[in-house]
Amino acid sequence: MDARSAFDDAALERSAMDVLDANWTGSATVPAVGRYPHQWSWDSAFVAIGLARRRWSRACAELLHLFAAQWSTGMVPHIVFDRATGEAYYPGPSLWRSGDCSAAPHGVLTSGLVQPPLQACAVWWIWRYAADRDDALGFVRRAWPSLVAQHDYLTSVRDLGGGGLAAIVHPWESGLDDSPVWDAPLAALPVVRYAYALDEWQSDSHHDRYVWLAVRYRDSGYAAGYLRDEHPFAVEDPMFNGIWLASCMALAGLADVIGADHTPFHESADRIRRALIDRLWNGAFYARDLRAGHLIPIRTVGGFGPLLDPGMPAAIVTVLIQSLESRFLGPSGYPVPSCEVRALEFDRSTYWRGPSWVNTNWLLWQAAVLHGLEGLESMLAASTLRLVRQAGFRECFDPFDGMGRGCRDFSWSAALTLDLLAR
Ligand code: 2M8
Repeated sequence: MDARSAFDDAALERSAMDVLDANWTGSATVPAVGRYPHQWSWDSAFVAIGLARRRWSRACAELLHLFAAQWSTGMVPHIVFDRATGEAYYPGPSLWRSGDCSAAPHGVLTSGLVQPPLQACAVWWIWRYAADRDDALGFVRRAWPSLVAQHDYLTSVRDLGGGGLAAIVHPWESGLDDSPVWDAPLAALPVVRYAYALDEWQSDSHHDRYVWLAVRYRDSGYAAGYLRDEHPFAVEDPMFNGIWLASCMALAGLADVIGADHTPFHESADRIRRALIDRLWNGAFYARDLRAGHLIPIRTVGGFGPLLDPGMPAAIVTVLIQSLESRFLGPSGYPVPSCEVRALEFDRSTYWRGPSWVNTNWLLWQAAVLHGLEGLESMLAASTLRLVRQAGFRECFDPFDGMGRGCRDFSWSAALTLDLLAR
């Protein structure tokens, strides 16, 4: 590394830390001040990963704050509301009404949905980069019951298809909210009357249906039986399940750390891998619409989630990498967009329908490390860092010219930059 880039790296690192400090409320990190004024579940996992080497105690506090909002069912909610900002974000606590549900914790207001279960991986990061092994062991022991309960919830309540995968019951649960993959299952819902607060860059009529789905689930009392028998949106998503599999592997490693039995977590990972291949593989990984009973034939970045599995057969890894290179990466030198560039639904400027995101590129970078794909690894790291150097820690980026889109000073873009810089 030459003197100039070392200087640039130090400046980039400082500005990433500044963003994370500004977005820290004293108990958790908001994704972006203003637009996202609460704690989001997978955002916090990415933040903890980024902080693990630099603000170790704060990384622990971030996750413990999330786990304090876990429901007695084991469900880790996708939003933990900050009472100070309350209804500033829509839909806020008054839509979810978690306080009316006996499974929700007292004194904390949350949503009733989940997000990709990345937290065990984040705890593994915190263990791995701790300076003090006793403190690290204490933290892992403290986080362990929450992680196991989260895992048990997904296994027992969310295997709606009965094939070993967890189903998402709302597009927000994917983290890839308006991905074109959800268009068909959303279009199959009845016409709805709820209005959603739109803005100029997130203008999609599906938002009314998002709210309708959330209200239906809430009105069932967030009941498992309702999800199984009546809820009209149920999809097995390869990114969600790939992250779950990675977290099962992390849980197996953490079990060894605290002297627990790792066998059940390896068994879970094996079961998820088999189910991914049996249920979602057809030359690429596609989401399965459980209500319609078929795969949704759209290739998005979500289809690469199973690459997070170190045990994915080499033949499948090869096909996935060929698809990544031929359908997602172009000559622009920017990293992987959220949707296949040639797809009819691709839209370079709309949220999860085309733009490149730091978090999904970081996940793919992890996958490249896992599978020893050195060329891909260095390309993803360099092109993702190029985005934030050019446009700042934006929420997402135009995949052709790197222009920033969405919020500025976005937490996971800053946090994962720290992790990319450290390696
Ligand atoms: C976006 O999702 C929220 C709903 O959960 C929204 O659209 O308002 C997504 O990008 C999601 O992945 C992310 O966790 C959240 C907060 O950054 O924003």
